Amino acid sequence: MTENLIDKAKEVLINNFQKGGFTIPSKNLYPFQWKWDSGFIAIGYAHFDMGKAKQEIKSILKAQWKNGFIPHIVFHNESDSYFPGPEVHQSELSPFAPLNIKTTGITQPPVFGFILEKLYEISLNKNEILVFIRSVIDQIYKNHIYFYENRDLFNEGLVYIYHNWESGTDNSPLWDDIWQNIDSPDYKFERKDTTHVDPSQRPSKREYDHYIHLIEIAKKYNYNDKGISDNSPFLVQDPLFNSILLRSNEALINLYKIIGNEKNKVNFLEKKLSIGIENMNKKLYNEKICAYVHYDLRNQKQVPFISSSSFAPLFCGAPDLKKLKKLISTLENKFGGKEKYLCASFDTTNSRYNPIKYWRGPIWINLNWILYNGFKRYGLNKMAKKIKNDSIELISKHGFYEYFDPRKNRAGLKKTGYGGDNFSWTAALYIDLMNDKI
Ligand code: 2M8
Repeated sequence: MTENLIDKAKEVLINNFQKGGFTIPSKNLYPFQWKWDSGFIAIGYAHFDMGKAKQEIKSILKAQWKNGFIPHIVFHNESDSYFPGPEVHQSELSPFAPLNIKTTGITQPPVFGFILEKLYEISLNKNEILVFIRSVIDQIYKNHIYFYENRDLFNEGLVYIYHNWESGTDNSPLWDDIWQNIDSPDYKFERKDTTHVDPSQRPSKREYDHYIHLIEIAKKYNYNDKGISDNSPFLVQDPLFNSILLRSNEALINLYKIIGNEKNKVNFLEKKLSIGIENMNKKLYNEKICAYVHYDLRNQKQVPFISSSSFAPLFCGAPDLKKLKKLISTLENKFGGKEKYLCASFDTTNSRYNPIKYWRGPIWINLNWILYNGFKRYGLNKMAKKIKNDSIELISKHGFYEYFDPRKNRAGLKKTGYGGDNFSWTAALYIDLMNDKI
């Protein structure tokens, strides 16, 4: 049964692999290469086809901009099943964008540092994988330099995102108050996502207006970071994005030490890692609600809501033992209990929680994977195991869906996997979880 599902997971990845040498997240719904998806996908491949894992990373890096920026979608191919496509994003407006390949001008969580380290761990041939790591690691380092030079406005070791799509947690209720203060036009456009997936499981038209509006603002400044940070109404420091950056810093440090003779790079990354952790604890922790939260830089205030991103700092080792205890009880009170699988994407006790709507409540396997590894890092194997087992149970019961209903008892409702089916990162991370021993 298990073997069978691992084979099925491999099949999902193989079927989503494209002739151009990259893997799409899901047929029709997401027909291009996405940044953080490709990282998680590479982990899955690494367990049975290291060549494909490397290819996935090489492929996304082909689209890296001259300033080190890595875009969130790479349009290697053409497709009319997705909106907004390259004609909306117009990456060619930026002098840094590659000439031969179309991309977006927004990014996604910087996963590749820890992905490279993960490939190193999985590989049975360390010398061979090091040859690959050596060939790409400076590109990842350059991407981190890009973030610190352009997106860390106050030298805090914390970077901002200027679009909700950069967070990866697209329509989270976290952004609701920000949208309230933005007067986006009522655009005319043809959504494609709602033709592939039930609209009740996707963002609203009004939300899409805001998404497009933020892109239009960035385009007005030709995707210049200074123009954007001076003018975008959405400027947020995200604990998930920053934990991933810090964890990737740590991974790059480890890998550079293995490679040797890279003192300057190691020093730089170590400095950023330590100041980033310090400020994550100072600025992104909310004592009252006992969790890490987002910080709205534009309006200079914390966004006082709890989401699965609130626990991502475990992944980079940010919380001390006192905070750790509080985080665990927050998780248990707001997300736990016999009736629910872990871990909903938004505080299940909040009125904004919606268990079927995309990032407003459903469980996402990539976030579960990050939390699983976070708890493991602290030796909290019981909690890690619970997250792992819940993920496996959901996938075994429902299939390789994009997201899952956190409620255990859905009388009369059998199918509680939502969004895209045969979803690549669900399959890839399932393979990794099954191979991971605790
Ligand atoms: C979702 O986001 C895209 C935009 O980037 C969309 O809804 O069109 C998110 O879940 C994001 O995190 C993910 O990377 C992407 C592809 O799976 O889909």
